[in-house]
Amino acid sequence: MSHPTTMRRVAAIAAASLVAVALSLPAAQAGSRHHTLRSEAPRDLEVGSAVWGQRDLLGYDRRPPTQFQRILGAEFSSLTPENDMKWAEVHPEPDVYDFSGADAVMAFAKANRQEVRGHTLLWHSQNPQWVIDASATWTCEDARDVLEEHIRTVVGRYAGEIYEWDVANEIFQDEWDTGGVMLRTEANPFLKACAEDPVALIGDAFRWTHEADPEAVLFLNDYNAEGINTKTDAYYALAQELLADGVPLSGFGAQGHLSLQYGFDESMQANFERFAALGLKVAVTEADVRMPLDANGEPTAEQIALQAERYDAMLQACVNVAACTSFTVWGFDDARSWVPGVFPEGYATIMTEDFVKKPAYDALLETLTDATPGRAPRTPPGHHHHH
Ligand code: 9MR
Repeated sequence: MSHPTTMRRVAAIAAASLVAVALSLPAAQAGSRHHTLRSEAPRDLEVGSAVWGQRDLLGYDRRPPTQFQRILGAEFSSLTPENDMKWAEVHPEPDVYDFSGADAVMAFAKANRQEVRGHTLLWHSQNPQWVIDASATWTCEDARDVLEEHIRTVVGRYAGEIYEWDVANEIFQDEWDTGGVMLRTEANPFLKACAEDPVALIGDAFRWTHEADPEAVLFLNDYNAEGINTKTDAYYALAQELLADGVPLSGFGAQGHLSLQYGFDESMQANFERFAALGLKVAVTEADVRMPLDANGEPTAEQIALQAERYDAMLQACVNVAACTSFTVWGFDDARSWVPGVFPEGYATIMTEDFVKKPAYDALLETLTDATPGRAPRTPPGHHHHH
């Protein structure tokens, strides 16, 4: 990036995108074009979005940005690779790594002065077939070797460029799963191979990550982990155990996948506060708020308003806790949301598929604007900071 030709090209692209944004804005909105989520955020809070580099960012610096890319760069100060750093994408065969999607996210982030959250290293889902097959006969030592090599390779490649890593993702079952809240020693092939002492493996996953990238803040991350409940009680106990063992655990992330079919747990801020009291950073890592839609696929006015409230409640829980470092939405436009593919629900993000901002977007913008005086002063433009 320090090559002068590259810098000029980046500058030209940035200038071109400003013109394009200005031209594409309706007159009524033109005056507010400088007020984006990232520009209104307090300096010590990153506002992020997930993005799938392989799908939406390949070839970014070889052409003018798409409308999606323009908004991604303008609104967010942090990116999380939605799939690009997961095992199945980045390590498809035992001796094959494919960093094309992850590199595309890193390059886009650099060009747009964004931070990157790494996601994820130890998970029961999206593992490549070779891991699933090999794990049938793994000893714990085998599993440890495979995990260590993977972590050192992936984390090492981006060392110093990633501010937070979701090291362990969804490692606890839910109350409603068979066996109740317990470490996923069945579904997670690594924890299964080391079921005799899964906590030792989890601790070492954090140690290997920390050795490969000593500056990154290292997270436990899960869904249904917003409020104080039996699952987050288990995380709280695990965090204490890991910290007592000297494990370099430094963050707790609540994903924030909500549905309007269920209520909102008002204990989210209190939950963040108890993890912060352990000395951990906290974050909202994958926020979205889905809902069942009518026969035409439309939400009601009431649902639209309630969605804004729920998004805002999650942001408030973060903003009100000084240890909260980042608030990330799991995609910002309905066209790219994972929700309709998995649930009979939709309208989960903060913009429609045509990038029209929803009341949820306005609520977040307002809360960020109001939050600024209570937290540290804003970052001067162009200043790229690390935590
Ligand atoms: O959004 C991701 C989707 O594109 C993938 O197909 C899916 C595969 O499991 O993972 C989605 O992201 C998940 C994230 O990595 C962890 N928390 C739950 C997210 C939604 O499923």
